[in-house]
Amino acid sequence: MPRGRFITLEGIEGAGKSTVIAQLGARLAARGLSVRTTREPGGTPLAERLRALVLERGDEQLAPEAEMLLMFAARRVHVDNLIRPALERGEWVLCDRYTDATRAYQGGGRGLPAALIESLAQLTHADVNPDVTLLLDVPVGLGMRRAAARRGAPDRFEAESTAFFERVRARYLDIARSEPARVARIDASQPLEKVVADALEAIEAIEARTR
Ligand code: T5A
Repeated sequence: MPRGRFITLEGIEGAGKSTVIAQLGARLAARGLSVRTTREPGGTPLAERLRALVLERGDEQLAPEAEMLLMFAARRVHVDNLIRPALERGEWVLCDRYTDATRAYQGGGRGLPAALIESLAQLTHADVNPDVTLLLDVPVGLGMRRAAARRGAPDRFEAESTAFFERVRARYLDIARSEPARVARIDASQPLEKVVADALEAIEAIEARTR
């Protein structure tokens, strides 16, 4: 059986990842593909519990290093229990965030060294890396307005400053520039239909190059 495809969606809060992933999932399933949508941190019962721990705003300090380790712990659970088995069954896995989020948030946003993140990525999921990554790119102001319009109380990340999200966005754009064969930047300030169409086109273009 052919191995499935691993497609990740990335971007700052309010970029539209959850909205776009639902539409992409439906369009790809309509083509007869077996599609699994999931998210990080989270995606399995245990990883969702780790998600709740890392996103909640408590009184205790959570150092950037601890935050990063929780992200990788949740990721390893997700890879072992959901992502790798689904790929081995030939499914297409669409994942809302993956290790590029750690590069952008804990690396760009919190300032942790890139080399440290790469060594943990190797340790955690050396054999499970995205075939295609869609970077849904929006200006920080637009992303924050969209996220604020649809949420309740902000989580630990949503409470961060504009400067933090500017650093996160800049790191995402660096990743897209340095890995054009894997990462496609999509202008996510466009109407939703156009964003979804561009995302499908980017998947097809990368598929055609790697076929
Ligand atoms: N994190 C995660 C790390 O720090 N390190 C890591 O390694 C990982 C994996 C997760 C948090 O964890 C951090 C990053 C995050 O802060 P989350 O809830 O999964 O949190 O992620 P968020 O980005 O916060 O999710 P959001 O829901 O805010 O953003 P989305 O999914 O990008 O946006 P979405 O689809 O909910 O859309 C927001 C609103 O905009 C509208 C939608 O209808 C919705 O109302 N919208 C559009 N409106 C107009 N035009 C369009 N094109 C639109 N697209 C969406």
